[in-house]
Amino acid sequence: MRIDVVSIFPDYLAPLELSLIGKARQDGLLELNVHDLRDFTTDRHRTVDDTPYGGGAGMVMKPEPWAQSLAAVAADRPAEAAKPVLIVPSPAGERFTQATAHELAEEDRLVFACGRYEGIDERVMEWAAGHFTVRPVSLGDYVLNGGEVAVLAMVEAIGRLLPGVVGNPESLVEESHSDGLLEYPVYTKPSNWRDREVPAVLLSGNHGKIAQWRRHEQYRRTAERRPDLLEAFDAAKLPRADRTAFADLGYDVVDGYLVRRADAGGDSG
Ligand code: J9T
Repeated sequence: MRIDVVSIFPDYLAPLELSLIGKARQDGLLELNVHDLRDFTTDRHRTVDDTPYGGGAGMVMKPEPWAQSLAAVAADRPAEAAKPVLIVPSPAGERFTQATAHELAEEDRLVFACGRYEGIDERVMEWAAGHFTVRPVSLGDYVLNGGEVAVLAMVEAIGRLLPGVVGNPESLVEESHSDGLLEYPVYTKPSNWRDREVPAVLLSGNHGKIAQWRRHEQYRRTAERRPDLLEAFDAAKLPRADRTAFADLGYDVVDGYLVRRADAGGDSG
């Protein structure tokens, strides 16, 4: 896969030279080019922003440097190649999830456009649709100062799904089998640490019991921290012990879905 990032702070992307993603680049599994938006300006001050039409606080990124930089990146490909995907990190985008990461990991080329200030002139997105598949993408419901940190997160989430990047592909398989639930808690040696014991079942050697305990911990955590995830959970084929675990958490199975019992307590524990 090839990734291009356009930013006014190319140094912000330096961490992508480290760890798993840095190794993937060294191994030739991932080509990553970072471009400085200011290299595509033509005025003496290398201006990238201006005041917003209609008034209001802050500055807006000028369209022309974006068109110049993105056209240069888009043109750098074989004539027969498909349009690259242009990802524009923004709190106003569609939500980036593990499913998005899997989708984007299938692409040959991704381009990330890091906005700063109040955003990029909207006409850039219209113009770019002629050269790219444009996807405004949000990491969640909060605001950052620029798209760079969001790109770091997305490139890591996508990059680790590329063949050969994660040393033990079983880690990926286990994640994808988690049914949209939160992960179970994990422990390592020593078994007693500062008077705290590792749950005894994990030392029992009973692999059936361990698997069931872990699953039930996933249910408990998800009910407590992310009850929204349980709305989509397929409960149709749950074994009796798992239904009981959910009943203890205040959930019944109705038509194959989990439904919070009306008389369940104020929290999910
Ligand atoms: C400037 O970009 C952002 O503020 C941003 C990008 C992606 N996701 C967010 N939640 C915010």
